[in-house]
Amino acid sequence: MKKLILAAAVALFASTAVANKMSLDNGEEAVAYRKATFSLLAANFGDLAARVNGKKAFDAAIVSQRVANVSALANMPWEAFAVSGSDKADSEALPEVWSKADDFAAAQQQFLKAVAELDAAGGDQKKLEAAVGAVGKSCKACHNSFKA
Ligand code: ASC
Repeated sequence: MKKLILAAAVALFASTAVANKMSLDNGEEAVAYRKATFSLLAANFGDLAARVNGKKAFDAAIVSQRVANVSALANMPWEAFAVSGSDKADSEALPEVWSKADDFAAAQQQFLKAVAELDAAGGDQKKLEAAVGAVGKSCKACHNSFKA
């Protein structure tokens, strides 16, 4: 009985470890990777937007760090959608990600273009405000078509 419980515990631990792994080696792991990058994007962009839109204090050093983080993260999620099996794993990605791949790629380009504008805004609050608006719009547009 003790051996059985130990074996069950080991199996549970192993399956949890696999489920939480984030590599691009299989569909399940690629989805975990994807979700992690989007979570980090949401945390950084959410804080940035709040500071630029006056809901939190505008702190130039933090804003600059948020922009740098968003810029670095913006390129990361996309390759994970191409991992074989990632279209079958549990996620909010709609089938249109794969069936309308050209539209999905265009939505990514819109987002990356808006993020480049964000990066180019520097410390200019008016430009930051406009760029944050454009990035938020591109997030939303993609979610509307490609996220459940
Ligand atoms: C965010 C966040 C999103 C976008 C989107 C903008 O802060 O997590 O997914 O902005 O809501 O419309």
